[in-house]
Amino acid sequence: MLTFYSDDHHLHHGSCELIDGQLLPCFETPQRADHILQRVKDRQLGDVQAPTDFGRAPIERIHSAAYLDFFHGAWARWQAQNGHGDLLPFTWPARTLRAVIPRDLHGQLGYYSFDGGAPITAGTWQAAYSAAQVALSAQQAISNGAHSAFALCRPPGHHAAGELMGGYCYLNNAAIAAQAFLDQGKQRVAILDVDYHHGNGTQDIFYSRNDVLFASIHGDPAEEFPFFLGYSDECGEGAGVGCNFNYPLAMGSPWDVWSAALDQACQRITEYDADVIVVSLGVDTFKDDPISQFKLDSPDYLAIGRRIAALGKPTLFVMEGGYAVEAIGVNAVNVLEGFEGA
Ligand code: SS9
Ligand code: ZN
Repeated sequence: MLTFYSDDHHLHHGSCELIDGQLLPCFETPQRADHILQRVKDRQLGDVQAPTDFGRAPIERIHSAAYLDFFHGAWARWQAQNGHGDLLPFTWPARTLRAVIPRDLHGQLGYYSFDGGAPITAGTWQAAYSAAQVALSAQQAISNGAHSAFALCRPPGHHAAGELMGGYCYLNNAAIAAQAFLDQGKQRVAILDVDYHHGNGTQDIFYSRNDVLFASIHGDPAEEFPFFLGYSDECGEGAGVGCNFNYPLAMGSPWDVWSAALDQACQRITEYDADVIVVSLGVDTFKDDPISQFKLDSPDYLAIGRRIAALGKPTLFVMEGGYAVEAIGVNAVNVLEGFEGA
């Protein structure tokens, strides 16, 4: 399997996040992608290629120009104000407030984000932009006939909506790639999100459409981030009714519970008869993940890959979460090797 990867992810390295009342070093680190790349090489999964630059147009199919302009320019504005440290939001237009776009940098940051978990640093735009190009390049490889490809994206993307960053995500790499498939003539794309957290951004982007099916297996949002989306009664709206499937699972869920949900999600994808599958590949379902509560073990990831392969469709794997840094390479690449029949 071809892997697409850009070193630009190193340009994004947030310092701290607020977690359970403490400021701790960010869990979403450059070492994550470094470990996965090393494992890809150690296992000789296939060639590793740098991305092609497809420009901003395919990103604008998912994210508004206003959001992209804000994100692109935010760090320079922060520097012009002599800001020091990461740029982090601290006020959001929650329920009783107005969703106006203020003039102030922090006001706009609140408007364009849903949590304080996506710090903007000097290199965040370039890293996120390159991650989107990595996803688009892997998408292109499949368009050109490859049966599968791995987009080793960092930062991840599945929490980012059309005009919102949050949950370590800025640009929705999987959604951008899915839209590119449609724009190049595919009729139906299925996105299977196996990250521990609900892919609220991806769900929101495609919620009223029937050309993208979204299926997600995740920690029950009643007790887990992102809390405000990902419940089982979210089935899509308008033309999208019947194209959204959430499988929230209890904290502590082990492999047999998780894999039963995977079977159900795969059954839905089979019924949908997608032309191509995009997998939002998070491995924070691992038993030792420091911020997550499922109990999958490393060999289980081989089985995930085999189950996805049984769908029999061209498949694009897009890297999302996974914070047990020592194990992330083994777990992510196990999915890919399982898919390939190893
Ligand atoms: C847990 C805080 C979670 C966001 C996690 C985003 C994961 C992206 N107490 N913070 S895959
Ligand atoms: Zn996650």
